[in-house]
Amino acid sequence: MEKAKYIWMDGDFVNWDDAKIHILSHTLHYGNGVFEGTRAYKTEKGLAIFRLRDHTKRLLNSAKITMIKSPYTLEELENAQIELLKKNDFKSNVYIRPLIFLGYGVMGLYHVNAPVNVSIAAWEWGSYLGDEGLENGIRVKISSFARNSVKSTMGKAKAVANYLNSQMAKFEALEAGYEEALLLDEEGFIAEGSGECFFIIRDGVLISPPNDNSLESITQETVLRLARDKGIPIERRRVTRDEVYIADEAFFTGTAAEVTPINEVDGRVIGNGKRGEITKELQSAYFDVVYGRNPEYEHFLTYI
Ligand code: PPE
Repeated sequence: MEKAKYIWMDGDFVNWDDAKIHILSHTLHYGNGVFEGTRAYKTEKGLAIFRLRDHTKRLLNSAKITMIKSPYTLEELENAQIELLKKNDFKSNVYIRPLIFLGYGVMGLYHVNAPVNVSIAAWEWGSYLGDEGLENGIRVKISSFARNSVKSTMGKAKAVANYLNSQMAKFEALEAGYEEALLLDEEGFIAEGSGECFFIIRDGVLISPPNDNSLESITQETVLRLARDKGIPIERRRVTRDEVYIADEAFFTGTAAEVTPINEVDGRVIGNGKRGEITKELQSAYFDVVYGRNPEYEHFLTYI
């Protein structure tokens, strides 16, 4: 990870190397914290944060779900992110990581009396699954881990604790020589990637599972809008693993992953084993939006 100059912590800009917390911070022990991942792109008119409002709203919704009271409002959190990017003077694309967590002072599971801390870090981060992956696609393995059950975890929250499951799935996939994991839900239908939502294309129809068992992905929602604009037919319905194997195209969406084509799943080549045509079209439309080249979606950009 590229170091930056400052990290925002509870209202102050702290030097990167000094951005530390106490070892008895509640979140570190019991896993109740919420975070966001937001990207800012170097556009022709300078650095611009993509869908800042939507990401910050989701952060506060995540906190609401896990019963953490944010000491900052939506506007305060938005401004902090903008100020942080201004102060850090970034030269290339940036990833922003706000985190609302429970700090030091209370031990034991009952978390309500623990102090709430907020940090926002930002650093220069390139492609998540590799430049090669963006261009030619990645190899994916269906995980032996089921995606967190909605009976016991709350997947609409981008909650720290939910990511143990993702981490184990990711590790398993990489250990087996693949680049990303695809998780099924408890009934065996496709849920999502370890940190991405999932799409297939069959006979010109774009298909993505409903968000019952996935994060409400902002990138997924953006891609669905772009597909609608292009008149591509869309279905939101459950998908089984065998349907994935015979899809014409497949791809992941996420803030970090952007639009990453999938060229193989469990040893089955998807389509022609390269980035599919519709995938390519949607990927380039997505990059046009985030880089400010599509005037219709200028309102998604917050220029720094
Ligand atoms: N599902 C999960 C489980 C998930 O973590 C993400 C984002 C998504 C779907 C896509 O959501 P969105 O970013 O709103 O399109 N994953 C973040 C974490 C990446 C990381 O390794 O850290 C991200 O993409 O920022």
